[in-house]
Amino acid sequence: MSSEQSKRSGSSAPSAIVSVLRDDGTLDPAHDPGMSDDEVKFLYRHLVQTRQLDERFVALQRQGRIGFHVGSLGEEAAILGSAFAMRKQDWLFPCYREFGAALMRGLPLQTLCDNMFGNANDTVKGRQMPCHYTCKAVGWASISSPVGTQITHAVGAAWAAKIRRDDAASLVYFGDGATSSSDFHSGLNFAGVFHLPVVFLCRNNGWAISVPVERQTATHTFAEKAVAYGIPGVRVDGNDVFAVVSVTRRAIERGMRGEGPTLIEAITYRMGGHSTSDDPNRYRESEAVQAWAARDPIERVRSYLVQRGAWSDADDKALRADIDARFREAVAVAEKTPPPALESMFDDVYAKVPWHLAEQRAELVAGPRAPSPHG
Ligand SMILES: Cc1ncc(C[n+]2csc(CCOP(=O)(O)OP(=O)(O)O)c2C)c(N)n1
Ligand SMILES: [Mg+2]
Repeated sequence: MSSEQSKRSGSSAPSAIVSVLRDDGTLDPAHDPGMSDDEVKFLYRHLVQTRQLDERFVALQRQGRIGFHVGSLGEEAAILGSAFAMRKQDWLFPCYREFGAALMRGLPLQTLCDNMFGNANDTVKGRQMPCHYTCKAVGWASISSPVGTQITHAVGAAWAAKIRRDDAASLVYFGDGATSSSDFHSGLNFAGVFHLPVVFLCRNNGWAISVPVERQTATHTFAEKAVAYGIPGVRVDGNDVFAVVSVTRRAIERGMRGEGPTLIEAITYRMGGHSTSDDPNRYRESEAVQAWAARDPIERVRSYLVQRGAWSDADDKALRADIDARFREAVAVAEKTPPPALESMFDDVYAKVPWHLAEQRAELVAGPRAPSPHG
């Protein structure tokens, strides 16, 4: 925890930080979500996969094979723990660091890789940056990069669900920086007034690109902002997957009882750069990063499982080899797939293409062009 973040957890904070996984490897019964070993192993496998793919996507970007990656190094438990608590029928509204949770909900690895290469099979047809996939089949809305905008989308979906009497909640991810957006205020206020089933998951990772949390807000915590909207605000150890599952489950249960939304502040740390376009060494010291490394969210789950005799080094080796093989295969296929057809840029805007666009489309298809690097 950075000095600023630990200061924020002092006596002036409205609530203690919920944690479950103790240093001795046991779980605090007060908040233990009661997960079976199989459930913990399922989560652990996805945590490891997320970390491993993050490293591989960065390598692909450095090799010039993909244009961009925005990762979740260090924040995996906050992201996957909260997604794990959500039900199949719920909708998740991502920020941009949550690909691991999308895969855990069933986004095919191939679909993710197709998006990273922006090829013809990309669900958004190569029109967005890499890391901007979408997957309706697993209740995953499109990545919404303008900071905070996904907050009001999630509230709108929850409002619709309430009007239609659907048994569905929304979970929306956003960072500490997004709490400075007007969408944060609009979303929390509206959801509070209309008692909507929304879980607002603020990943307090210490930074908004190069802007530290102390330049983001004058309040001691992000959770206490909930008070102004008449809803509960909860602080949780974002590097403790059990604690994150526990508080998210309580938030959904409350939402489904018709009692309204919850703001969760998951305290974690962005261990890497903001994205592959960023160099954090330009604006932060390495001491904080080292301190947080000792609380690695994945290592904590691994040692818990090992202590229970439910996991071994051989299991770990096999898991990592399996992830690697599946990833190599998906990348090979994605890289071989051609880019979307040029004329696809005219699709999806009008139900019936207007005459002037039809003309332009025909001209484009007929016109001369430089040979494609893809052959
Ligand atoms: C409206 C808007 N302003 C600026 C940006 C550029 N930008 C992208 S991410 C980011 C920081 C967001 O920080 P935070 O909300 O803490 O999320 P984190 O990246 O830490 O997960 C900024 C300023 C943007 N995408 N949208
Ligand atoms: Mg942040």
